[in-house]
Amino acid sequence: MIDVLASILQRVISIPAGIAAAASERVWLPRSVSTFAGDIDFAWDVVFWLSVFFFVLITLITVYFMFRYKRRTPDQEALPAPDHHLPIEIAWSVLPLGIVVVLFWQGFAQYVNMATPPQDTYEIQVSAMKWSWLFTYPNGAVTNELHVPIDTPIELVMTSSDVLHAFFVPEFRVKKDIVPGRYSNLWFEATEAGDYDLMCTEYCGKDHSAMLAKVTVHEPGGFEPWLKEESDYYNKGWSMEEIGEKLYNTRGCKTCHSVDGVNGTGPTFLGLYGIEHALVGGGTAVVDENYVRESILEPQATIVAGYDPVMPTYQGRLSEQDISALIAYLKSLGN
Ligand code: HEC
Ligand SMILES: [Cu+2]
Repeated sequence: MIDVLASILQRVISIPAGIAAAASERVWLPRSVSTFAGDIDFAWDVVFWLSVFFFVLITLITVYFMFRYKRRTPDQEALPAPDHHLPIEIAWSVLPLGIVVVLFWQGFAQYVNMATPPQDTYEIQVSAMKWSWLFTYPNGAVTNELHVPIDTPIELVMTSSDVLHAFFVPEFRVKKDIVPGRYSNLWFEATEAGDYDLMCTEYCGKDHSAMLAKVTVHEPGGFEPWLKEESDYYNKGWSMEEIGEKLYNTRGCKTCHSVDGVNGTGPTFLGLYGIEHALVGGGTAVVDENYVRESILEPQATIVAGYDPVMPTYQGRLSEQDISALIAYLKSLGN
């Protein structure tokens, strides 16, 4: 409780610093780090300042009319008023129409640009699941943070293995729903190296707000060495346990299973291997190789008593070798 208050207080105190930092860039919007950002921010500015202009104008006229046409004595007769005025009516129809057409043209042009990836994009597969991200690169490397080269058009082919999620990177000004059972595509080109936040913006259950990842934009020449380093765990001289630990950290298991003995969305892996426990619907199971394999590939086949059936299947996303490595890792945490 005190912790929470302290952290809220800290945030409130840091607001002026935050505003100062933002003002040095842009007051309303996050940093612009993609080729889309300039046009989108321009469209946003136009809509914003148009709204401010008409808000102020209409408010002032309303206030003026309030005083100008006030009834001054209780028995004052209503003034004669024209029932219509053609030039004004034409003006207030044609002007807004013109404005709306310009806004539509701006928005539609930008929409078309964002919806059509250029030729020769670098393609990365995105798999969203409760509550983590998997990114698969053309050479088969898989990570749970997104890495991209700078100044390169990147195309994401995204799907979900459970419920609706959405991909959102404010600095890139890109956002798209990810729907189970179909692919959605999105493209962008990052213009500044650094780390940016990637979040899920479609409410997807208990840990939705923690469904975060980082996007790292690499300097020229930085991406390829990184990708090489992330590829092929089995050729690095690592033990199966080490590979299993790496998979545990990068494939989403960590979101639901701890290794410190605290049960979360799923049971902790500490001391799990070899124990016998009760299942939903009666019966018991011993956590051995076959049981772990089944839990990973067909999580709904048996449900541990006291838990919800929310584990996603890893069918097609972990190889037999990966599963063996995870089993080795579980064994190393067992008993
Ligand atoms: C969205 C949360 C979630 C993710 C991600 C997840 N699990 Fe699970 N897991 C669960 C839940 C909940 C259970 C217990 C219910 C059940 O049996 O399905 C479970 C059960 C298990 C069990 C059986 C545990 C027991 O006590 O019998 C194993 C083994 C397991 N998960 C392994 C993994 C591995 C390995 C990964 C990553 C590759 C993973 N899980 C990812 C939620 C998750
Ligand atoms: Cu989500």
